[in-house]
Amino acid sequence: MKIAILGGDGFCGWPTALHLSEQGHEIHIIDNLSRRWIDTELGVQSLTPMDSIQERCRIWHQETGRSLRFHLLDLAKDYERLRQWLAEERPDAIVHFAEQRAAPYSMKSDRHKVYTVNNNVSATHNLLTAMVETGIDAHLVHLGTMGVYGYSSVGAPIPEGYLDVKIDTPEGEKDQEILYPTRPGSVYHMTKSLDQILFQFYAQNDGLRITDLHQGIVWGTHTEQTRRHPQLVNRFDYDGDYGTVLNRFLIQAAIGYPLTVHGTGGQTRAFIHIQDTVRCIELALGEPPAAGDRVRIFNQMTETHRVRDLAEMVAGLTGATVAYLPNPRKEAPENDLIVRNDQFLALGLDPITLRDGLLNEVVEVARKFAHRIDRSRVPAVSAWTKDIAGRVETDP
Ligand code: NAD
Ligand code: USQ
Repeated sequence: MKIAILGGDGFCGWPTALHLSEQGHEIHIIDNLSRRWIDTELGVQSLTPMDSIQERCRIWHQETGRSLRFHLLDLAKDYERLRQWLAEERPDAIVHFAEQRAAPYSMKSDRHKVYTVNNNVSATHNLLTAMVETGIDAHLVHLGTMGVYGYSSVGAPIPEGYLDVKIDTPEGEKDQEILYPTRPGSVYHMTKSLDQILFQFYAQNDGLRITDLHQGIVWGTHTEQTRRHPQLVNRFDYDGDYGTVLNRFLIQAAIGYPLTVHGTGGQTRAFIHIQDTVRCIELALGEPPAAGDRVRIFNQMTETHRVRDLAEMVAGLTGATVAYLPNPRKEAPENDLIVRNDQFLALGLDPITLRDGLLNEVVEVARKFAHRIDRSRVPAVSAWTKDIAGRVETDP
């Protein structure tokens, strides 16, 4: 297949591009490199040294003989170029990673809220309308988030996107299927909730074939392909805005920084290893919905963990200490989480779990590049409200 990877320079997009290229697909990476600019804005860098996207593509070609084509394009701002590109290249499938994905960054200031909404909602809507306008019949696979469901405890497993409800009508009780109600916990997560409505409309109105992957928190660094050459290494965010919780704990352990648990650490979240992310995308691409079908929604996660249990696990593995800090976020201090992921398991996903020993591998990566860590960028300082901002500790 000819596959466009939108956001293919990012943490999930790069290893996905390599994985699908290795399988023989023709890969086109589209990215505006905004994530690299945000590193500059925040004064941080990936833990792992990242070459330019052009250099990464050159090394992949050198190592495998396979080509990756890179196109510098802003999905949110260059609508005409996007439409023209789709009309000319007519990809068979499009994998859409190209959004501002950090919840803390989206809550940093009013400007960051505005940027996140404008970027994410426009990118997704521009893509959908350009697909309709050009008449291409590509299968769109979007990376959504588990966070659209919210993390309040409902005591029942979260289904894969849809909920069966009973509605009272004058003719009696009727069954109806609805999108699972969203309860986003940040402006970023809110944009993913808005994406869901855009997808529902374009699938129903124009017959677009869409799969939305509600992904949990991704951990790890390497996939089979990124290990093949030091310059193919994946990015690894550790700072207070972009670093996700488990990867942050691992680098904190590597530099002797107390593990930064927010609040009681009673927050339960869904997780998936980066190797399983790329495998899930491959599986989803192999199961396109038919035109006229509802949006297909998968829960893309493999296990759930409580934040404080993760901290204790990392402390046990490395000897790190744990710091319980005032929470900069507005979120439930404790929640249970039971998630259905039957669809990927039925398609043959064999999940990698924290128990598989890969944690050690990430600790090794963290230790290897520990000299690149700026300790002053470790604290999470983006507060969800002005009240909370006054209570956030910056150094445990
Ligand atoms: P990332 O920030 O590393 O990568 C996103 C890429 O998209 C970047 O290279 C960025 O430059 C590009 N991009 C952003 N806006 C763009 C635009 N307007 N035009 C063109 N390119 C643009 O993020 P990631 O961790 O790889 O996440 C990818 C997707 O997966 C996101 O949509 C995110 O919401 C979702 N997701 C990520 C995680 C996670 O833990 N990393 C978990 C669940 C879901
Ligand atoms: N947390 C800590 N200490 C830290 C960092 C985070 O206790 O140092 C806590 C947070 O308060 C939160 C939980 O860990 O309760 C998860 O935070 P996170 O930053 O790892 O994850 P989140 O903000 O939810 O966002 C990440 C990705 C996002 C994706 C989402 C999937 O950045 O793109 O959509 O995970 S999910 O969480 O399932 O919605």
